[in-house]
Amino acid sequence: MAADCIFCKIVAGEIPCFKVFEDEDTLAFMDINPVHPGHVLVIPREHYPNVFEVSDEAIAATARTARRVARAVRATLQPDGMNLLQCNGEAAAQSVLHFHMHVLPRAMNDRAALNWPLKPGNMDEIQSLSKRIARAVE
Ligand code: DGP
Repeated sequence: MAADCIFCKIVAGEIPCFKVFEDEDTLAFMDINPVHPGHVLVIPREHYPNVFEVSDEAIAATARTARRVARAVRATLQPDGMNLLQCNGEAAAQSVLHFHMHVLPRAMNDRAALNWPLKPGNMDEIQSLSKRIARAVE
């Protein structure tokens, strides 16, 4: 666990999250600043700042969980498309320095940008979607 890492605090249960899936190595929870409804973050439990430092085991486990969650998001929301996205460094708009993958449902012609503005979502909607997606994880 890294001091002052918000995602480490979520792993430790010190900060709440809307969890959709967890296993021994990873945790998946709703992004509270969603680009679109159903935006989920997948992280390894262990702290690594970015793709350059994450272990082979942790990135593999994170990718496995991200695909599992992507299927659940697709089953729940039937989006027009989906990005699995991972950011490293300030210019790439990485705002949390704990390796993570975005599972990002997309709408046709939504013009979503790679460096999107962080806007708080509607917590009731996020919570309700977290329950539907969690039920759809196989
Ligand atoms: P990135 O910009 O790629 O580092 O993505 C970090 C994401 O984490 C961003 O979309 C907003 C989200 N985020 C930041 N703080 C919190 C938090 O406390 N809880 C949750 N669920 N998401 C957070």
